[in-house]
Amino acid sequence: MSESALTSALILHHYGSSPFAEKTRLMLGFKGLAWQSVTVPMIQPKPDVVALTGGYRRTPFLQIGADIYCDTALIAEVLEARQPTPSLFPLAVAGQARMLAQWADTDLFWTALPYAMQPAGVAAIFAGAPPEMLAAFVQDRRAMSEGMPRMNGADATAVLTQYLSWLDAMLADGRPWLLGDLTSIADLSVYHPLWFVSRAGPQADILGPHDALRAWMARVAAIGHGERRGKLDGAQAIELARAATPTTVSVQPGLGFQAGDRVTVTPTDYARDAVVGELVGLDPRRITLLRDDERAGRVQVHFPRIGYALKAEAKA
Ligand SMILES: N[C@@H](CCC(=O)N[C@@H](CS)C(=O)NCC(=O)O)C(=O)O
Repeated sequence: MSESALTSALILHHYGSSPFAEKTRLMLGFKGLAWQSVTVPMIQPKPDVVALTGGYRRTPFLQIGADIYCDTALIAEVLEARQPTPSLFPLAVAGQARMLAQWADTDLFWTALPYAMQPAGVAAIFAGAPPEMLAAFVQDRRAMSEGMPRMNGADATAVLTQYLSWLDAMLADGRPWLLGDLTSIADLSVYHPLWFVSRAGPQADILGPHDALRAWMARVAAIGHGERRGKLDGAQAIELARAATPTTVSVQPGLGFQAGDRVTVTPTDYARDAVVGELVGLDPRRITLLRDDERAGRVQVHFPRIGYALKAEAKA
């Protein structure tokens, strides 16, 4: 690949078992896009990730040259702009699709996760892994979600049972996709937590009674992952960022911040690691920070506005 092709290539930083990464791989597949793959660690420390993101540790994120896009809600917008058809937000159902996707990425995900991570599910998901790895994973996730209310297994089972019947009911009229004849972001967002459940050994039995839902899941899976062109390691991705120039963005007036302000951006729900930088882009949908990184050079980190707190950096 030429130098310029590489700096505009889509590079997905992810790992195989991440549900949000599966959502993103399916978005790439839905749009028929080619992409490069960087496998990131499942737990901290993540030095190569942090060199690019400035501290955001969640999975996945998308890199295009020196631009880093955090959160799958923003990645969906970026891919939509890059390849408008087929659309993840078909006009007739765009509002419903966004709302259903947001519910799935939060409530449904945080129900499916504790449901799947009951002992039988953990045994299946971590089959063959050394016990130290499981212990390190549990400790990492506990620290990451500190202060966040977490459902116990019995509650998660009860809630997921209802959520699955609601979703199955949406498909009862024989429609192929959750919102009708057209695939949308709602399908991919609802799919990924259920995909995680489907991989959790006997815990997957909860999907059994829902024929329409299982047939829909098979349709979503058939979308595939697009063209995975090759693998890079973290150091190569960092080099590519260093060689590229960030895109031009701007700060919309009237939103309480000025271009050049030193700010922090922090997820409001979990993994609340602050990213510090100079505000260079802001509108009601997106926040962009510029950072100078020792290894990655001048990089721009983008976040969706929903789900992220923007604050002036506290003076020392
Ligand atoms: N709102 C985020 C959530 C991403 C998320 O929670 N990803 C999980 C993996 S599926 C994660 O980051 N786990 C911790 C880690 O990978 O370090 C998004 O849509 O991208």
